[in-house]
Amino acid sequence: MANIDSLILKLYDVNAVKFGDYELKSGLKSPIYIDLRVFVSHPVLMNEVSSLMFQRVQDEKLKFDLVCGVPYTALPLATIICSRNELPMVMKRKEAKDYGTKKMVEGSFCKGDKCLIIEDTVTSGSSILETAEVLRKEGLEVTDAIVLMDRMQGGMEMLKSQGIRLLPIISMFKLLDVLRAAGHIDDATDQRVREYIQDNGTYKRKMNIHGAPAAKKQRVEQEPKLTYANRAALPGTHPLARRLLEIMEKKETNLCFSADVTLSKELLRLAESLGPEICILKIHCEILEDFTQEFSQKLKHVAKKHNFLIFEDRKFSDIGNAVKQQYEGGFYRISSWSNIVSAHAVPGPGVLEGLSVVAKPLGHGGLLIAQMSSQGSLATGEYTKAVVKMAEDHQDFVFGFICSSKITEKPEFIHLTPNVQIQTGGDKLGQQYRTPEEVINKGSDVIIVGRGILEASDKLKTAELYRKSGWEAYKQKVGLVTSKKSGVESASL
Ligand code: S5P
Repeated sequence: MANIDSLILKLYDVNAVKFGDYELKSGLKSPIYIDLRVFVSHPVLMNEVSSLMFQRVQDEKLKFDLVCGVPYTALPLATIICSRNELPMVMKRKEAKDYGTKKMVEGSFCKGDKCLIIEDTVTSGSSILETAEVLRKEGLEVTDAIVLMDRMQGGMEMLKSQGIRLLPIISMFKLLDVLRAAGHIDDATDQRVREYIQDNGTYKRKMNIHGAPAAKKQRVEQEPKLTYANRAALPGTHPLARRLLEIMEKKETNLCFSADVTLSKELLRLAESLGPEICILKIHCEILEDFTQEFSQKLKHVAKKHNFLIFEDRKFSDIGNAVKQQYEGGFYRISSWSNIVSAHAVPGPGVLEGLSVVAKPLGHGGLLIAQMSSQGSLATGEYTKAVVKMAEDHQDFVFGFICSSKITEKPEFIHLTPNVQIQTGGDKLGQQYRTPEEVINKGSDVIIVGRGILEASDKLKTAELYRKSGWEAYKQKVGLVTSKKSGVESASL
């Protein structure tokens, strides 16, 4: 069925299906991770899945009085199916209330009513069975369960032995067929997952995805962390953020070099020599004594050659009409050469509206200053929260933040953190430094380093050191660890 194929591709696009070397909560190793919890953020997908599930109900001519979704992921799916088709639903609690009625099943029903179960993914079948047992205890009859994805690891057989017929929409083999045909997985990955299924899920090999011994053992207690590449592929990611994430992934760098120098020649020389190490070059054009448009065009050329973005850290902070003119006109004509600009949220959304009029047609984007590294900064607490909200409301322009730590869970936003030096401490003007590891571990994505590099005698070597330490910290954070023995990477999430 063509719509199942397209659904599988969409699931892949929203990162609901990932390939790597995972250790599941059960302790089982798995070369595939399916996480359909992301559904709730994709209403069109939710509708599509609900329609396919209901179609299956009709095709099978199922007879039932009530519907129950297995908590939590299938709850919204069951709700949509019931709401659209005017079917009564019941809800199974995760835990009994410790006050009042202590009911485990909410809703109106009569003993002997037949209840259809809805589930998102089935591995062993234990979640469906647990729900069925609670419903049965209340006197309901359970004989059928519709599931979106059957991992084909014995769930169907187990449920059958308990009197429940499992009706899957997508099987693991179908998923592999479609993803391989679309070029999303190679033959080796396809083969590995098939072997895993045929082994009935007892994936005993202590090997990572490349066949090398797994370097580090970590348990999946929660959803695996997204890589830069995963985040680049999210539908809500701003096109400029996507470009930045792709550059980071390709050049293996999360280093933004802050080149606060006074002469354009020196800046160009630094851009040329450090270009291969960085994903962003951040400047303050007003610091330059000899800024010319010729210089800015040369800088653009170097940025293209070494594949990095230019960030004019202008920190716009005026009314919309003023910032629009400051951005596109005047002496600097910032919008003609800078991919990224920064802004303060103090003036309110008007500042973003003014900047975005100029930025949008040029494919530029902006960062909001959400926190500052200087001692006594007022950008904290409720202010920072309001900045995040403002960014969420202007995602066509804002793609990230200048901040000291992670301030939003939304993976489409990029966190950039200044005040980074390998040696901690501060300067005499209130700057407070932290190491690349600390910053990345606090949830940031990009380290901004200025004097840590500028004041070094060998700037290129030092930039390389920052790049490597930022990149290693990122790899550790997302679970992409380097095996010392083989030098290859494994996603041991
Ligand atoms: O809070 C901030 C925000 C920024 S953008 N603290 C900062 O230091 N910055 C910028 O990062 C600052 O404008 C400067 O260009 C750079 C820090 O340079 P460093 O020499 O202290 O690393």
